[in-house]
Amino acid sequence: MKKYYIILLITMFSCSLLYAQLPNGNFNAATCTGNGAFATCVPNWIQSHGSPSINSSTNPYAWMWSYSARGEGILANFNFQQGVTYSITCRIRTRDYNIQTIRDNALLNIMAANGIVSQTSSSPIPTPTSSQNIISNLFNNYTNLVWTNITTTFTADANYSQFWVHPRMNLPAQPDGNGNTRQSELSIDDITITVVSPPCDDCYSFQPKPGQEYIVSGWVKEEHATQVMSYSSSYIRVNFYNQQGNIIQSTDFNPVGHIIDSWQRIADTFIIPGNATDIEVELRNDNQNIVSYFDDIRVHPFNSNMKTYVYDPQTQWLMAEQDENNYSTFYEYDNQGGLVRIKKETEKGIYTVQETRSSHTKNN
Ligand SMILES: [Ca+2]
Ligand SMILES: [Ca+2]
Repeated sequence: MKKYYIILLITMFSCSLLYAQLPNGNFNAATCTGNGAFATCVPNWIQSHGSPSINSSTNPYAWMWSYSARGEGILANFNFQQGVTYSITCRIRTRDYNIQTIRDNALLNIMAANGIVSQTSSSPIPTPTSSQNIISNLFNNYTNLVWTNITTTFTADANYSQFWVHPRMNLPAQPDGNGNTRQSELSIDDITITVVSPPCDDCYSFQPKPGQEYIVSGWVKEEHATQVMSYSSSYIRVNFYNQQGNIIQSTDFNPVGHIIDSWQRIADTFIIPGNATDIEVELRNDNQNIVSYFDDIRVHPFNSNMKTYVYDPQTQWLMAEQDENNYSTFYEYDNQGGLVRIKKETEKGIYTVQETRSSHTKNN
């Protein structure tokens, strides 16, 4: 409500609006195969250590090895949010060469992590600054050289930005009885990560969708020494980010129309780009020499109506409501709480639409 509330200058709020997906979890977007493929040609993925392979005849998958606490691992960008529960599916294939000491010592590790610095050296296996196990199972849980489907749920105990898969065997390569020594080996494919439950019941009740149209609106006021016809320094900027955290589209929404009681309206539409995962709304003032104010910022689907209400925090009286075009109706009261005046804001100005006189009889 413009009359009572002032939101000042340049503020910024950002919300994670769309459920994150793991791009290229099936590795089919890889543009090369073989040893070291993750260094160059697997979108959204890189090696955490060593030179993991993309193996493929027709369906690409990732392949890694480990022994002596060395080996290979793969790393993807993924934003795990604290308190959110995820369902993770994949298919894995272990190779233990039918050697029980490998089965009893090699681990399949799938983790959420922060701070892993990618290296092409196979040694040592890197240590994240923080991490949480999603799966940490001995190879003994799986059958040698058989693809196994895995489904698990995982609740993040902190925010993590990395998804990490690697085998780990701290023992050296093990004799197979035929004069060879053998490492532990891991293949993985078809990784999906989906949100099972957000951290609160209503925190994701507003879930903008890529490809859909939305209305952004708000009101701007600038303090000028002399009267102006339009405000030119203050505007709303909407930024769209992709999974990698890069801005893929940025749109400015300027105030237009009459200045009403020193406020000018912003009202426009935008379509969320198909590959957007986050939206950021900035309230901007590009002129350091003037003060500007923002109020009644709203974002809602184009195919919807929105009404918002302003209540006095002390008396709980309804002070104003904003209609589907973000124009206000103001309610004014006497000291007893009797409604005395209703004023309506239109594109031409503010009009009194109802005036009431009431009297209170005193009983002596
Ligand atoms: Ca695949
Ligand atoms: Ca390799």
